[in-house]
Amino acid sequence: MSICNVFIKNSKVIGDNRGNLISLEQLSEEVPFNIQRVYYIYNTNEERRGFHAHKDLQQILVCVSGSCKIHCDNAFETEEYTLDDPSKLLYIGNDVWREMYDFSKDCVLMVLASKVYNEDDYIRNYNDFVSYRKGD
Ligand code: T46
Repeated sequence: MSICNVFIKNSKVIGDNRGNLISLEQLSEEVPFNIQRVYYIYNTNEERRGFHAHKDLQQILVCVSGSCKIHCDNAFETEEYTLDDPSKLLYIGNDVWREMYDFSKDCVLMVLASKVYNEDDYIRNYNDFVSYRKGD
């Protein structure tokens, strides 16, 4: 199941007797945008993170180590996604509320983003997000 503006994709894994390699390129089937920023989240605990949406930002989330879950909500429908393999890519487009939770101790969540950091792009209040989405 997927909701509008969110999808899971499996990246191509190049494996041989030495191990695996995954290559992610901008403007490819896996990453349909120019990458302007990469950040990663680690040393997490039981605290949920996120609790916001972006008005103009596309991102690919990938757990390069460990696992976590992502709650996505576009104000009309919600879906939970599990990232538990470095080949699993979660695309999140504009206007999607997200919360990250259930981090494993070894979780490293890497994010490829289409824009540089801009706090003005965040909607951090859920009621504001629903009003924005529903055009109130
Ligand atoms: C998202 C999810 C998946 C920066 O200075 N630069 C950055 O590039 C980022 C991402 C954050 N920050 C600052 C802003 C805050 O003072 O780092 C602090 C923690 O950020 P935040 O509370 O927004 O972190 P998360 O884990 O709730 O959300 C992050 C991203 O911010 C967000 O865009 O989609 O990961």
